[in-house]
Amino acid sequence: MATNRTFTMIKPDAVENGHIGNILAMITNAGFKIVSLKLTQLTIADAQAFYAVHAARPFYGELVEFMTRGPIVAAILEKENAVEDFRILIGATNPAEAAEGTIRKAYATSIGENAVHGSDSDENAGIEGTFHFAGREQF
Ligand code: DAT
Ligand code: MG
Repeated sequence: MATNRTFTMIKPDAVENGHIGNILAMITNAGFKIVSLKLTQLTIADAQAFYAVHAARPFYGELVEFMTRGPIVAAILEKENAVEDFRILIGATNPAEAAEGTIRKAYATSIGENAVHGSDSDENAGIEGTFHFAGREQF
């Protein structure tokens, strides 16, 4: 996986609330190229595996329930400095702390239901992209 890629999900809350188009526009307007994209839904096993690093946290059960309650959009994005720049674009985990102009400031409703995911390292971007997309889907 190239180091200029990151992985994102538009989470069930933002899909339910009709924000797919606006969030994709914020992403592409910020200079990210979409290299993989799909509407899908996580199974409980998928969500448990994707968030395994948080398994011991008190919110893990709630997180798995939330992430499986409806469709998500999964995407791989490309841009110079993709991981770090995308974390800036999405804003703080808690929308109450998210900066103006960020996706979470605009569309997240709570710390648990915060509209979007963004990988936290190049290594995890590769792992997460491959979790969701076959090699032939990573353009
Ligand atoms: P981020 O999504 O900003 O990388 P994270 O990796 O720390 O944040 O946590 C993953 C997700 O878990 C986060 O997007 C929402 C949920 N979460 C984190 N902290 C939480 C908390 N204190 N209460 C409820 N949900 C939380
Ligand atoms: Mg994280």
